[in-house]
Amino acid sequence: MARWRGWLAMVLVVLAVLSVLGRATEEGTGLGSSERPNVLVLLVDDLGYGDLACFGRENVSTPNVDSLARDGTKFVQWISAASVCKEHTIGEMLRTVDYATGMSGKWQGTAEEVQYCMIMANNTIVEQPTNYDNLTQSYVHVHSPLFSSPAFFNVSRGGRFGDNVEEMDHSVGRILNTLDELGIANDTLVILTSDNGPFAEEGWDKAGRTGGLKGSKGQTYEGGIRMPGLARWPGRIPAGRVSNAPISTLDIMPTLAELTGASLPADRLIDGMSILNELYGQEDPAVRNRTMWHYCGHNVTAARFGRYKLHFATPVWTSDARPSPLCTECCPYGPTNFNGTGGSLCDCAEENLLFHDPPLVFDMILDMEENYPLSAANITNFDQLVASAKSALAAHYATVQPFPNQMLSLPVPALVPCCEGSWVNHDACMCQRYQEGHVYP
Ligand SMILES: *[C@@H]1O[C@H](CO)[C@@H](O)[C@H](O)[C@H]1NC(C)=O
Ligand SMILES: *[C@@H]1O[C@H](CO)[C@@H](O)[C@H](O)[C@H]1NC(C)=O
Ligand SMILES: *[C@@H]1O[C@H](CO)[C@@H](O)[C@H](O)[C@H]1NC(C)=O
Ligand SMILES: *[C@@H]1O[C@H](CO)[C@@H](O)[C@H](O)[C@H]1NC(C)=O
Ligand SMILES: *[C@@H]1O[C@H](CO)[C@@H](O)[C@H](O)[C@H]1NC(C)=O
Ligand SMILES: *[C@@H]1O[C@H](CO)[C@@H](O)[C@H](O)[C@H]1NC(C)=O
Ligand SMILES: *[C@@H]1O[C@H](CO)[C@@H](O)[C@H](O)[C@H]1NC(C)=O
Ligand SMILES: *[C@@H]1O[C@H](CO)[C@@H](O)[C@H](O)[C@H]1NC(C)=O
Ligand SMILES: CC(=O)N[C@H]1CO[C@H](CO)[C@@H](O)[C@@H]1O
Repeated sequence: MARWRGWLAMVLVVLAVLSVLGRATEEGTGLGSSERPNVLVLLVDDLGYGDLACFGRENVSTPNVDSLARDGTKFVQWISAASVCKEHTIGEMLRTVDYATGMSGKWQGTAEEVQYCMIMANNTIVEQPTNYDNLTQSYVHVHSPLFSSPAFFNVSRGGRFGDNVEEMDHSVGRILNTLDELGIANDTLVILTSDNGPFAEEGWDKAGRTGGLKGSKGQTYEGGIRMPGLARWPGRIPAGRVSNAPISTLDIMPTLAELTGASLPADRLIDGMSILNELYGQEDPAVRNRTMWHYCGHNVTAARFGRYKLHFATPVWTSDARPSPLCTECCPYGPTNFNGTGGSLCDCAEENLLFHDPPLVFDMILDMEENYPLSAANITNFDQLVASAKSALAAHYATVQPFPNQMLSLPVPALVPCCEGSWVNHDACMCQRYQEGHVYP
């Protein structure tokens, strides 16, 4: 009757692995037959759509992550919840159905206070602030600042960023091996995705690739929001399948709710939908014809409407104005940290957006690169499509409550995890207590 369930999450600027581990060992359910699997969600920060070998990157070697595509299903239209990462409450939900949940990984706020960066093992802060020099391959990271442990320095044909991706892949391999060693691989749903597209403003040598998709992090073009998506559950999720169903990272929570019998939080609207049918290899018309709202700050700047995508506003790219064109299809006009060598995210201020009415409309099946806008000359129901999208958007906005943007004032001291309780002073948030072999908490 013992249940062991863990929640492992690496949520951070450098890497993020968000995981929920649960192991059903009830009478009558042997390994491989349990209805309620362990769940491991690996969220890799700033990994682009084109950064994994199984998604077409030729100069980076990712055999471990690729094994998830071979042994599970590859989702080629996995859309992140936002073009800049946000947090999750999946752990809280699963605790209500007897899952032990936990988070491991890096947590990183802004660079203002070093204490905002820390390393966690099983929900315990083991190092705060993060010491980047001895960060090892146990952590999955591809986000800048780029650093590799010595074993992964200059190993990749894909440059410094490739080194980081290969180190991340190695970490994923260790995690998958551990599932094998524990004999729970067949009893574990593993999902791997990214939080947003590459941070192109830092220059392409430091950033990932979008695999030809337009735009990058901070934008609602596909390069900012379309992620590699992989899901493995041997015997349940078809192996080697490629799915082009539009999936959202917001679907993870409703899907796990359906899978585990947990109730979704009732105090808020849930934007995602269960994709269990699609995971099991069955086409779900509701998923295929869905509507998704792509936000930039407070505003929906684009929407997925079945096979079509509509852009109500697109960023004004000013790359050409840069002294050195480190980035293209990105926004080096940043208010704070553009000093001629770096850049900042495209922002959503009205003066930096170009508004479109009628919206720019693309067919995401024929034109995922968003190069050929459609008009009434191309599709007969163009006006009707735009009208229904606009009225759906108005209906959606009517359900959205104004909420202070926590990201703008991050980190809120009261929300910063500290080694000793919560933020009182800096000393409470400084520790070096990781011991090799020690079991946390
Ligand atoms: C990182 O290095 C510091 C200083 O050398 C050391 O005290 C600490 O234990 C190391 N942390 C890890 C996780 O190895
Ligand atoms: C990286 O590896 C290449 C090829 O092995 C070598 O030529 C180059 O000097 C190395 N660079 C550094 C900075 O070590
Ligand atoms: C590796 O491949 C990417 C994507 O094709 C390409 O943009 C890049 O120039 C290649 N080389 C390095 C060193 O990243
Ligand atoms: C795991 O599942 C796969 C696919 O159903 C099956 O081939 C394999 O034998 C299973 N392994 C174990 C240890 O049950
Ligand atoms: C898809 O959804 C739209 C509205 O969101 C609806 O008008 C259309 O009939 C649906 N198509 C199918 C095939 O279900
Ligand atoms: C610009 O910023 C980068 C990154 O913070 C820094 O490495 C570089 O030294 C700065 N350059 C100048 C000219 O200030
Ligand atoms: C849409 O129609 C216009 C006018 O006929 C044509 O120039 C354009 O190539 C068409 N676009 C697509 C994506 O078919
Ligand atoms: C996390 O908890 C699990 C289960 O108790 C344990 O097996 C594992 O060693 C722990 N990991 C760390 C890094 O403490
Ligand atoms: C064009 C548009 O919808 N702009 C809105 C974006 O969001 C801000 C803040 O909610 C509104 O004030 C703008 O009107």
